[in-house]
Amino acid sequence: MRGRRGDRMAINIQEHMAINVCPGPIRPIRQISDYFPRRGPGLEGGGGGFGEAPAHLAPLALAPPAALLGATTPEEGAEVDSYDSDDTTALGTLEFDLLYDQASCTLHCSILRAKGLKPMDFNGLADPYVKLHLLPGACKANKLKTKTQRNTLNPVWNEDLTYSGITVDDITHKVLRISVCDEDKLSHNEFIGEIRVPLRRLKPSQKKHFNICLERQVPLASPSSMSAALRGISCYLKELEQAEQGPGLLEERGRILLSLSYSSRRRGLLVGIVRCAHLAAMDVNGYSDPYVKTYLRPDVDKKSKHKTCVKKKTLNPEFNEEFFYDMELSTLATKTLEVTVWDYDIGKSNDFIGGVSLGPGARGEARRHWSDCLQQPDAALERWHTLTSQLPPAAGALPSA
Ligand SMILES: [Ca+2]
Ligand SMILES: [Ca+2]
Ligand SMILES: [Ca+2]
Repeated sequence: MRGRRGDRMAINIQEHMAINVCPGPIRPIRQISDYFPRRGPGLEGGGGGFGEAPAHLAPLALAPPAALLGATTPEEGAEVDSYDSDDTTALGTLEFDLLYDQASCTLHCSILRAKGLKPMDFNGLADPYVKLHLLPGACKANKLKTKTQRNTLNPVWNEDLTYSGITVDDITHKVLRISVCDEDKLSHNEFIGEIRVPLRRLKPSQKKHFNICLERQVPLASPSSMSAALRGISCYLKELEQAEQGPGLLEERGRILLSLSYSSRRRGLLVGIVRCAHLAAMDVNGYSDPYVKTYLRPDVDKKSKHKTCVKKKTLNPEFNEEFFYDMELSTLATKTLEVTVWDYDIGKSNDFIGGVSLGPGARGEARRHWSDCLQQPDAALERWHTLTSQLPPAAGALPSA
């Protein structure tokens, strides 16, 4: 007993820090804050709440995100989320509606108002605006923003922000991050607070109303003033964020709406490039000049390339262009349609934005769309696909016919 005590006393301050501030226990805290949106990120330790939390906090309880997504939250089933009485109220509360329309693959976010925001400016007020992100995903590619309301701590926005191309798959695993910031003309805008809503809490075509407290942000960035220990945590959290995206998942670069139809009369595949949404910005002006290229792989006679026209300075281009591939259905079944989106640049090589491959070697929606098209000749099937920073290795994976 005494010996042990002696050992403990011998621990120097660095070791003490390593034990108590080591990244290990932080790991699950961040995940919990994702799924217990009314709680603070747990950095102050004073916001104690749910009884089951400590179980999740077991050191290095590295539950895969899927397991946590499957867990029930205390709020589940409640149609209206209301105020919480803990200290996070100091940041203010945000009222908003979310509605997922499955038929049109759109997520409608109505940002209504905030109350009692934390003062951010010298005049004791703030100039708040709301930013939306879908996580995980490229920040730039899926950021939406309200207008700024000036000199108020109780702003009313009543603005509808809409995400296009949101599939049922997205709803099951994505998290909507809603952050409130203070606009500053002369310096950087400042973060006030945020709320994270796992989209699986939404029921299709049912508007859900939220009125909840803003939370502090998990410090992902590491300012130079941070101690070495905190920098360690920050790196660890970044790693965690990557882990949350799943080892096999690639960075998202936007969405594309494609239409496929095999014409039994013309004996060929009609590919429709309808439009893209939330593309990643590849130019310094915050936009891209997108165009779409398609190939049918394996491309034996090098004739399968098609290109749309370029749409200038937009992240949500509408193309409505169609390409025809003259081919027997049986041959087509062995092929992969490669769709890539590019940013046209003058005077230098164009930037790759993102791509998707549809075919027998693809996965998920890309595979389903392809096989449904082959199985239902003459039906025009229009579906959204996620563009990623790298093409899935489907192209050319199968032996050519
Ligand atoms: Ca301000
Ligand atoms: Ca560019
Ligand atoms: Ca460009």
